[in-house]
Amino acid sequence: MTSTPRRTFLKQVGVTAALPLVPAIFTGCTYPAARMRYNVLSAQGQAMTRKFARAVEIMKSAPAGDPRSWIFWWYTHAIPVSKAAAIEQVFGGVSSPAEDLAQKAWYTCQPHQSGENTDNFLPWHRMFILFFEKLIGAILRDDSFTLPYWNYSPGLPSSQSGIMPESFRSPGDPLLASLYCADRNSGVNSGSPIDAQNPGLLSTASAMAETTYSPQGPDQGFCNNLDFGLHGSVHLLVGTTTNMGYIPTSAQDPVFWMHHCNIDRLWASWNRAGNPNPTDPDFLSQVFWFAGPDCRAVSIKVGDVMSIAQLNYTYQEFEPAPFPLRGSTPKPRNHGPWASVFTTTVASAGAVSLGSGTTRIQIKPTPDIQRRLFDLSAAAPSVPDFSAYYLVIRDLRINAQPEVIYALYLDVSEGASDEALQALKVGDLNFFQVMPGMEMDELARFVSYDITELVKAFGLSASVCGVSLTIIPSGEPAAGSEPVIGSITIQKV
Ligand SMILES: [Cu+2]
Repeated sequence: MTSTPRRTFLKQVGVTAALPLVPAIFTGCTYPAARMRYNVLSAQGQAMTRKFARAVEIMKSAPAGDPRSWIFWWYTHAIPVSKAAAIEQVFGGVSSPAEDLAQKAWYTCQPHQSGENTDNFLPWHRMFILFFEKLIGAILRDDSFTLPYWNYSPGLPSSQSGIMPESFRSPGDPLLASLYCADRNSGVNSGSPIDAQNPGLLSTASAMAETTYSPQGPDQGFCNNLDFGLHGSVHLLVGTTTNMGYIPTSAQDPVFWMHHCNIDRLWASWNRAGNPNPTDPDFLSQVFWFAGPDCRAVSIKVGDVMSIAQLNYTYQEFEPAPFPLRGSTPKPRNHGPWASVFTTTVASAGAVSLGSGTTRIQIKPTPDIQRRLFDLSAAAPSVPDFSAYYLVIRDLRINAQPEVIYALYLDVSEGASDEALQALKVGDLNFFQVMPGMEMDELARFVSYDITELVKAFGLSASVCGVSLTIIPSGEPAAGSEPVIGSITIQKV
């Protein structure tokens, strides 16, 4: 492998015709040492943030049709109007290389549209921030630039955990003003923790405990867990529905990039803990288009971004692998047996509309299961149960984003103490990925929670008697949002 000195890259950006389709800088043989992405709060991260602020200012001053503009990159993620309308608005029906690039690249964020492969969430966003980082390096003529990440999770000093970094809420600072966005939830810009109403919500534990990337049986897998869980929650907690809390507008807030850099860091951490990525050739051969640092269209394959070593960058810190949960059955590490394992729906509930207060529903055992399990327990009452149990939620629908996060509890009695509630908590549910009026009913698009420990520790015998599910919103859901959970089941493997 040949190595290209840094200065040569700068020249190549100037001499655009010489650039290959996928710049050599992404192939991992350009630099002798991996490039480091820093925590936004570290000294190096703060230096990068100041560079970032300067680049954002330059990008925001460029016209929307320029592939180096802020709007061009925001629209590459998603657009608040239709793609055709946005292209007409920006390019006025006149074709040009930039217009052609917009046709290829705009609104390609995965997997926000119905029918898309949910496994694309992590690789698409890795590509997106990688090309964005390269563009900033080119704009600043500073190839040492790397995107800083915002680590919001517990384990940090309380003065940092869940708090929007100060550089992103300093409108009076001439150097950092470009990173400020007034349109965030109340309290966020004054430094209140974004999870003040939802303690525990920013934990990475449930995602890091996954051992398969893709959904396997009733387990949603790492990619969906992170996408539908922590990732969506941070979007909603920063807010609002005209900014970070709504997919089409989310990439206009500069902090979007530091959030997604952290999501990418968590993926790299999960791999580092020994968990493998998919190897399916159809998945790996998918191609996406972006604006290259020279404003020309670049395409890149999913298979080219499966590891950060391959892309020659690294992170200042990685998330540690969690200890196995108390009493939990270790999950299988490979895809085979888990995929072919026999899954039984032991209990289910029909569609549930969530009102403005607490919703309590009964998940009933399926008649067949009730009879079979009754026979089984009568015949051998002391047979130990080695099964794993999952609460599986599908077909979420909304009229508008409810802007709250729902906490789910199993089998709590009315008026239960906070302590009792915490012991019976299943997890949290947000509707960030759900678009109004869209049917999101693909098989692989679901949220699930491993409730094995709860079922066994509390003797819930979900399979025989059914169990209640209590759903409590973190605040007042937005009027007219009318969130619905299409299906709730308990599945046993
Ligand atoms: Cu996002």
